[in-house]
Amino acid sequence: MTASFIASKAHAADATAPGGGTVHTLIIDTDPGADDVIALLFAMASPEQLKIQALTTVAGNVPLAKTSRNARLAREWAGRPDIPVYAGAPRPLLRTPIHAADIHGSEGITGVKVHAPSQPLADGNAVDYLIRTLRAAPEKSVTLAMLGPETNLALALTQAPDITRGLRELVLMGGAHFNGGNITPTAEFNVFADPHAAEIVLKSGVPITMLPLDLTHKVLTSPERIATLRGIGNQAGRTVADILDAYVQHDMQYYGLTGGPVHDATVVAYLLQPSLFKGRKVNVEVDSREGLGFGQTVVDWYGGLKKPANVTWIAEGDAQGFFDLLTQRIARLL
Ligand SMILES: [Ca+2]
Repeated sequence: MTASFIASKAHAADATAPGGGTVHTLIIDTDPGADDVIALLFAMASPEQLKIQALTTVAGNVPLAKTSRNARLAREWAGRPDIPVYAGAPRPLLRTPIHAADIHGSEGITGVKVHAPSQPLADGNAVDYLIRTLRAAPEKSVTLAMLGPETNLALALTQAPDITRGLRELVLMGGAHFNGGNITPTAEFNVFADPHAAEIVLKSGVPITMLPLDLTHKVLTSPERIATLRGIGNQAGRTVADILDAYVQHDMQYYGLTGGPVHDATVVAYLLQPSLFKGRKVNVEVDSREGLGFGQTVVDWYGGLKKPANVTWIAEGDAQGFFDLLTQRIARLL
């Protein structure tokens, strides 16, 4: 691409994990969601780089009770009972709640049977947890991965604007520019599900990296890539393959693609190996007005507005590198 197209790289002062890669003190905010479950397994299989403090759940792909159940299932499947799960916002800030059971199934996970997890939710609300944790954290120390509508952080920022101090970076799956939307012609689901929350987050002043549909629709499954995951031979590999086999069908048919995207899992790959991705620092704003553009991310790719860049917008990625890393990490699980 052009000279201003920057390769992402780790912060110079960061701690390095054995074998390379940045170490993140991480909270994952999520609305599982089939692709969220894969992202969570991927992250929980990478403890030397991702020091996961908690999972916080939000209503999104399915209602909050199910996203919270599914996050606990992912924790159980990954064998990580040490990670607490806090339930957060049951509905968006202002708009009418929407869900995506047509893509993720009525339980929010495709292709596998769900059950009641053995371990309960942590006591207390995710928004309170975020405020308490980020206030107590050293300056710029916590990375927040955001895999669903951004309601929880928007509520936390509204109640306690000082928490930005504890945040190092937000890495979020959301938005669409070159690709067009997946829930309307202009909007991507996570932003469309709570555009007012996304607006608050994008104006927070915290460094933000966004992995939009522009990227995720280029990092596609193939029968071979799913077969490789299944071929690991462990239960986690079979679970991921079963989820993907069912999940990608809709998108392959709807978009006429040769494989399906695994949206949220790209966030985890970015945290583990940012050199797989390329992006550009740009100004991004959200359209929260009623109308055809509701929930659209307006990306000033050419800098015409002369507004400060608030987002590193990831537009390119190494698809085979992504699936190789996912397979390598899923192979670590039982
Ligand atoms: Ca999600």
